[in-house]
Amino acid sequence: MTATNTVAAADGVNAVKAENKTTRLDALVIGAGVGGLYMLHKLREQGFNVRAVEMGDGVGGTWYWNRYPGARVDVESLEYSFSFSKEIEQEWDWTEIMASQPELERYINFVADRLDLRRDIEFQTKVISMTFDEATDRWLVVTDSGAQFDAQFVIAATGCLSAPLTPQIEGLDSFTGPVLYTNRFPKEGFDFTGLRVGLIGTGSSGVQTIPVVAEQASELFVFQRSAAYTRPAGNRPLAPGELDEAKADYENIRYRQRQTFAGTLRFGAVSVEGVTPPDRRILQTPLEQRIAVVDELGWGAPQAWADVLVDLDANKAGTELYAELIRRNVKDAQTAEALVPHYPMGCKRQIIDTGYFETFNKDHVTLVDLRKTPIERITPNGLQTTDGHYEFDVLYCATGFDAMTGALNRIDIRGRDGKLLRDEWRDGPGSYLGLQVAGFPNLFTITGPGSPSVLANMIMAVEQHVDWIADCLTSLRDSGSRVIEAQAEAQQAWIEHAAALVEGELRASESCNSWYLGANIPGKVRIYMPYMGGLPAYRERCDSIAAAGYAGFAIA
Ligand code: NA7
Repeated sequence: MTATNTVAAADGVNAVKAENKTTRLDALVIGAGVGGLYMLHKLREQGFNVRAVEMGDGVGGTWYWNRYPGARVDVESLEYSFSFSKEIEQEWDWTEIMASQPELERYINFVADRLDLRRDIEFQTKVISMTFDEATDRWLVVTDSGAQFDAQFVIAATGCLSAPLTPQIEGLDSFTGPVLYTNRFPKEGFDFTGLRVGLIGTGSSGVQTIPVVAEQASELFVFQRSAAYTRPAGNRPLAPGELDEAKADYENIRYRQRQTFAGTLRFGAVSVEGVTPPDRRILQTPLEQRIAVVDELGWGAPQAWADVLVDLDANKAGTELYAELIRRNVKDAQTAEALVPHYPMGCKRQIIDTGYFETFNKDHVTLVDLRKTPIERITPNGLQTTDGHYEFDVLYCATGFDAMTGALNRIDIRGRDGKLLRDEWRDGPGSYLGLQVAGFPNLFTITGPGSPSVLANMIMAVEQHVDWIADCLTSLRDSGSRVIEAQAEAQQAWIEHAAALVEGELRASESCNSWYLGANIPGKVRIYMPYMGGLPAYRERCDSIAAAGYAGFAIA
C-alpha cells in the first residue's frame, strides 16, 4: 500500500522535504547482500508485504562493493553458498574452489533473478533515519531518495564489514592523482598498468590485492603498519567431475557444515572438520625439532601446537616459525624481517593469499615499514614518511571498516523514548543474541554483534538468522501479536555469557588489537563483538529460546 505525505526527515540528517512517498509494509529489509536477499525471499514466501532498500545499484553487498582486483572468498564456494534451495545448489556451477569476486557477484545476481527478487528492491536508496512510533508500534524509515517506509518490522541486513574507513592521514585530500579504496572499488575497474602505486594497508584486502596490482604497476610501494599472518590459499579450478560429485553429496556436506564450529568444513585448503588439537607443545620442543615441523608441515607449522594460541611465550615461538617460513620465501633479509608480525598470532583474522610473499621479491615492489618510519602526511604526488618521500601516481587504500556496528551507527535509529542506537552502543554494542537490542522493538539485526557472524561462514550464519527471524514473525502473526522486544535482563545475561567465553583468551587480551575488538577505530569501546560459542551451540540456543515462546523477549 502506498500513501503520499510531506514528512520532513529527523533533525540533523539531510532533510527530505520534498513530497515523499510513504510505503506501508509488514517488513522492510535494509540491504541487498546475501542476508537481505534471503530475508526478502523468505518473508515474501511466507506472505508478508515486504520490500528491501539497497544503497548500491546492484545486489551483492560485500561482493558488490569490494570489487578490487584479487578479491576472493576464503572458504570453499561450495560451502559459501545458499543452502536453502536445493534447486539453486544444483543449477549453479562454481569454477574454482574459492571463487573470486566477479564469480560471487554473478552468483548472487543469479540467485536474485532466479527468485525474482529485484522487483521488491529499491536500489540507490540509503536509509538515513528510522524512528519507532510507540503509538502505532511501527517504524518510520526515511531514505535519501525521498522514499519513506512505514513498517511494522525492520530487518537490518546491513553487513558486518560494510562501513568503510577513510584513514585519518594528514594531507589525504591534497593528493592530485586517483585515490582508490578496496571497499569501494570503481565498478568500471581500474587499470594500474604502467602506473606507480602507493598502497596503504595489509589486512585481508591489501594482502589479496597486492600480488595482482604488482602484476600491472610499474612500481608498487606497500605501506605496512601491521604485518599480516597469512598463508597460501591453495586455491585452484575445480577438477572435472569434482563439482558433480559434490553436488551429488550436497545434503551430506550441508549437514556436516552445520555441525562445525564455523559452519565450514575447510578454511582455505585446510580441513577443520573433526580435527583433533595437536598434543605437542612448542615450549617443550627443542629448536631443531620445531624446524623439522616447519620442514614437514610448511605454513601449517606455526599453529600446529597445543600451546601457541593460548600462551604468549608459546605464541612468540610460533611466530618465530612463521618468520622462518617468510625468510624461506622472501629473498631480501630486511624485507623478510619487516614482514614478520609484531603482535600475537590469532589476534586478527587469519588471512590466506595467492603469491603474497613472493611479490616482495619483485624489483619494482618496495615494502615500507611504517612501524620504523611512520607516515607524516600524504602530499600532492605521494607520501612522506619520517624517512623520506615516496612519489606515485595512484593512492590505493586497503584500510578496512568500522566493523560490526559501523553500518547501523551511521543511521539515526531512534527506539523507545527517542533513544538513539549509537548512544545506547557507546559503551559497547549490547544485544540479545545479536538479533535484537532492548529498547528497539520490532527491529532485528542479521549477524549483529553478539552473534557468531564473522567467526562463521557468513552465508551459514545469515541463513540461521533469517530462518529464525522469519519463523518469529510468522509466529507473531499467527498469535495476533504486534510487538517483540528484547528484555534488558535477558540482554545483559547474554552480554555476560558472550564476554565470559572470551575471558582469558589471547584474542581479547591487551596484547591484541583487531577490528573484532573495535581497536582499529580511535575512541571505539574495546569489546570482543562476535559470539565465540560456535554456530551449532548458538543455533541450539536460539532454537530453544524460540521453543520456549521466545524467552527473554517481551511480546505484546
Ligand atoms: P583490515 O583487516 O582492517 O585491514 C586494514 C589495514 O589497513 C590494516 O593493515 C591496518 O593497519 C591498515 N591501516 C588502517 N588505517 C591505516 C593508517 N591510517 N595508516 C596505515 N595503515 C592503516 O581491513 P581489510 O579490508 O583488509 O579486511 C577486513 C576484513 O574483510 C577481513 O578481516 C576479512 O574478514 C574480510 P593496522 O592493522 O590497523 O595496524
